[in-house]
Amino acid sequence: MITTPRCLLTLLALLLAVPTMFVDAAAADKPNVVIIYADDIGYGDIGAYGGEIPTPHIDRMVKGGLQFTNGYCPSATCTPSRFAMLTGQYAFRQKGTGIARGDAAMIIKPGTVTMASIMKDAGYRTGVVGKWHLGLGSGPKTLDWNKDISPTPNDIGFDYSYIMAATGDRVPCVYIKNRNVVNLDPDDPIQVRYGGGNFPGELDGKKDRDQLVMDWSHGHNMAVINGIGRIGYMTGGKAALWNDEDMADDFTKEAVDFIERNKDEPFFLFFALHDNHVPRVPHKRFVGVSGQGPRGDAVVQFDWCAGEIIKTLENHGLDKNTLVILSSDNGPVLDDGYKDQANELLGTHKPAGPLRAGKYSLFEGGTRVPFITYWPGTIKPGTSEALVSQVDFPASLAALSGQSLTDTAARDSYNILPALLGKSDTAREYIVHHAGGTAIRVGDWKYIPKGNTRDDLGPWKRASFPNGALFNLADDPGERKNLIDQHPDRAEALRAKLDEVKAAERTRP
Ligand code: NG6
Ligand code: CA
Repeated sequence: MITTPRCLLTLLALLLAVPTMFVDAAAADKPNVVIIYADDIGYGDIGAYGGEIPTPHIDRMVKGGLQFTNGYCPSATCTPSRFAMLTGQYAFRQKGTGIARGDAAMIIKPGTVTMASIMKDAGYRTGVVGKWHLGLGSGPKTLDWNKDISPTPNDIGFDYSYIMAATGDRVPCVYIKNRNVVNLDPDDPIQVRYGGGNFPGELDGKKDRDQLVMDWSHGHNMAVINGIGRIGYMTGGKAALWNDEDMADDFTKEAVDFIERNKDEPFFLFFALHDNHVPRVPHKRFVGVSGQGPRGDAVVQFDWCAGEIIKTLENHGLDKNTLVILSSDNGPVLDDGYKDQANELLGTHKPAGPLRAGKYSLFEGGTRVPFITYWPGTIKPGTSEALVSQVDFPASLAALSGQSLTDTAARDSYNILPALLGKSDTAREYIVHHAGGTAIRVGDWKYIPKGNTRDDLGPWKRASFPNGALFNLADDPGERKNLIDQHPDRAEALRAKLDEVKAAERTRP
């Protein structure tokens, strides 16, 4: 066969086109996924949800994405919420999943199916940057922070991790990259303990209270790091200590670097910021911006971080091939242990919006949080009233990446991908609320079993229901009219549903 130059050219063009077509198809099959996760930011804290704090970057995401009005975190505090989101199993199914100490052993055992392992199995590069708070090491002996740490997030599905062990208010106040403390000087080893009193020669939150740059209101009076009292004691590791005011920048830089390093292959990033958890120490460029003191300023800082992620995706032309989900790990709190004027400077802003209570509570304010999905060109902008929960991320991301799960893996997790992408108006039938005890919402009805729960934004007020409570959230979103005496049968049906969901042998139906 004689090949003319023209045919040769066509052949060449085809040969060149094939790999490109292949890459495009693979990219479309495997969109990137970024979860931007806030700490303690409430339903009403974001401008688009009615808040009075400026959040222009998130408001822009809402404008170009899908805003959920019934989006939930699994628990009203951090550790159990993250445990459930990562594993697709409610925290009450496993002992020891309450708020973790800074030296706790890792509560997700290697081998557990997680949102990250699912994405890794699908061929994604997986990373976590930010607040971890799920423990590190295997216990039961205290972790040696000066050696290689194992297990870490790298043993449950993350290729890369750059984290703080627990919270900003818990020692150790250092970052951990993969298996090692960042900037650790071997000549100044770290020691951490949660009992047994302070280390000799270290400042003390109680004895040296007059030297603190931010005073505590309850707890937070053990080690003093950067002039701030913390929970737990530490000594050594001076060169490795974080600067609180740089933390959001440090994590954002790591997140941006992760995206840029992996921009040519499918990636999954869990970007867990610390704002606006206590201690609230935003960078000085955000100080005073909200007019609400450190709490509001930390929300502005979180908004900036979210904006940097969107900007990075846009700069690299990745925005149309990336599903971004933004949410929070639990509801809002004002005084959570430091005198940072969160109550005094609040003004008319309502951190939980129209919802009752916040962090630590079984009321809606505890677990109904900002919840936004954003994927220009794929998600049609709008609002969704579908019941969605972060516990559904593992099954939904399995669906997105074309994988199936066994009935026992991520067993509380439903595939709600159609709702997350705005292709369906409905998702879950029920929501389980968890804050020590449990409550349930089915449709518009909410049932709280007899007992009591946190009823303010801090410090301590509780509401008690000697006979339980039943609310109609459509008529009464603020959970003020207890209808349990009017509708005992309905309450009983919800109680039965809650028991059914909580049954130990339950698998995904
Ligand atoms: C509480 C802390 C609180 C906060 C919370 C965890 C005291 C008195 N209170 O025990 O400040 O750290 O734990 O918050 O120490 S969470 O968002 O990480 O769950
Ligand atoms: Ca939290």
